[in-house]
Amino acid sequence: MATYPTYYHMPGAVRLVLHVQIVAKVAKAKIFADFFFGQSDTNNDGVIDKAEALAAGISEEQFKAIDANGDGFLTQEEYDDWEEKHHGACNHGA
Ligand SMILES: [Ca+2]
Ligand SMILES: [Ca+2]
Repeated sequence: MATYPTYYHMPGAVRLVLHVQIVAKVAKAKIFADFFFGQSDTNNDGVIDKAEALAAGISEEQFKAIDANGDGFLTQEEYDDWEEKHHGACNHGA
């Protein structure tokens, strides 16, 4: 079998640290997405319109990419989906 130490062969403390790091990474991405969305929705109507997106530093191309249903508004759901895909794509090279 494997000659290198696998995850399950690591000391408990090391596994705990890895586990905490993985959980923190996922939680951080989600918190950031929620925070960013809330900050960008400056008129608090629950969606980000194009003016709000541009003010938040989202480019026109990004806005189109995030607006999955093309109605001209970004919902939290659309933003989360995009954030997830975006990070997924980035992680392939990491
Ligand atoms: Ca808004
Ligand atoms: Ca939309």
